[in-house]
Amino acid sequence: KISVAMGKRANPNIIVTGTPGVGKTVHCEKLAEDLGLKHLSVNQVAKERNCFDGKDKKRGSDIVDEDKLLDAIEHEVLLGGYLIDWHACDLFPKSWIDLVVVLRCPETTTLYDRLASRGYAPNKLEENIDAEIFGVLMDEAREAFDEEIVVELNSEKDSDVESNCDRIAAWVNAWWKQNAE
Ligand code: DAT
Repeated sequence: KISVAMGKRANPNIIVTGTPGVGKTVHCEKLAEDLGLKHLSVNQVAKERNCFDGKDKKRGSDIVDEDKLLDAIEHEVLLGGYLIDWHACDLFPKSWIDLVVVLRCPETTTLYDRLASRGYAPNKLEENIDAEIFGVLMDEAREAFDEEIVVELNSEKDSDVESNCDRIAAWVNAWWKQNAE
């Protein structure tokens, strides 16, 4: 896919990714409030804009048509200032993205409890816990983006949300300074 040529963004685009339950939503909501960036929940957008292509029967989940999704969000995301919240990151063109945050929960009993309280089926639960143990999202991010823009942050306790958002805010402030004209 060829992305359109664009001018400089006034605000950075940040992917917030990680295994389901790791804390993407809570981080994005806080960052949106603290920094005035826009929270783009891919789950929600895919639903609203009908970007699905069938159902994964084994998992009982909808399959996102990635091309449809990218077409649906491209004109907005290219304006800049989006927090892109999804459990995948390698579909987004490199040119769209300024920072990739991979949230982690090494204490998998914590993650287990969060997913169990969502009522996940045992096979889905196990699949996600395995993905977290093996660092699947971290590998995906490292493969798809330049190392310098990928950061890994732990999300286990409430205080982690605070400190992670502070770190990301410091990064955004540095970006603003560097990209000011
Ligand atoms: P995701 O959007 O990655 O699926 P979420 O933001 O919905 O995850 O979080 C899942 C649940 O876990 C939710 O009840 C909030 C809680 N949670 C996430 N990160 C946390 C943290 N660092 N400390 C305490 N609770 C957290």
